[in-house]
Amino acid sequence: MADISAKLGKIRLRNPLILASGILGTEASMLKRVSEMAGAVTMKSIGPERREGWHNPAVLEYGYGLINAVGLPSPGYKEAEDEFKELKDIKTPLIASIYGNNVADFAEIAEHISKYKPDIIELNMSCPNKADGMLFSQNEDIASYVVREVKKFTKIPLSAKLTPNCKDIVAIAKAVKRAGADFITAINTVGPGMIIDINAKKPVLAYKKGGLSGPAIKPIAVRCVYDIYENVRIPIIGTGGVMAGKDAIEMLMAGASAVGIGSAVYYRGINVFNKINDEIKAWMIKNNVDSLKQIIGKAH
Ligand code: RRO
Repeated sequence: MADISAKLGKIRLRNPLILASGILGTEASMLKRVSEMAGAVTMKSIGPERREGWHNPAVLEYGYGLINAVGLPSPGYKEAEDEFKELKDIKTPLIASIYGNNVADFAEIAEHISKYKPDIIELNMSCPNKADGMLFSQNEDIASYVVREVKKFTKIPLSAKLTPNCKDIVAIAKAVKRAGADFITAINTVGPGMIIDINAKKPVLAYKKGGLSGPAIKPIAVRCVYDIYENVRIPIIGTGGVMAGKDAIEMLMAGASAVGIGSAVYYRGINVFNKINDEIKAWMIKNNVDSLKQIIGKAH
């Protein structure tokens, strides 16, 4: 029997696949559908105030993955109640993602949304598409300050979502763990990058630059997860370029406790969760593996 149940700390997941933040926008009905297949679902990052995001084109497939500059669209945390209400009765753990323009925003939003009792609050300290450039998770002191402040205002377990675009992701991981993070989500998109349409003679994205995701970034995500697992005792949601069961197994072997699914929804449709779970099970049966515990961290 191939048992694909997973654990994130004390939180039990019926399978290791977690819908990554932002993939299905702020539409709760789509998250609900995914919650019937995935191990857990993550909401689009909720920000301090209403924001429309950047103009279209905001997402483009470029042959090796996606490039996006969606631009943090959000109704603002004070308007998030309806979305939480609609997601109240889902049968899988709910991860609420939040971002702020400053540390006080993170704390205020976390405190406010805690009343909706998400299972985890993911701190998006790593969006590459902010106009002011600096990411909270590019600096150990700032990253740990965010986590420490948020912890004063909520008892809900926290996951720090990190950027690979930093000097030393292990140092950042150590800092957020010391500050009290319960989990790490690694990684957000890589870059920003740029794609130029040579006929139009200009960048294809309206915002010009954007974060890279999909198959091209999987080796970067796997390396980040591997390095964090090797050096920090903290459950990791390994995210980045997982398209198929074999990629998910690779991520688990690198040390992830659960696996984020983002761009794969674009490539393989919303049923990708069932497809990848079936592929994981088939691999386990073929390789005489009974449970995911037997493969997590096995590449070390
Ligand atoms: O909304 C976005 O443009 C966005 C976000 Br918040 C993020 O965290 N990562 C990303 O690639 N895009």
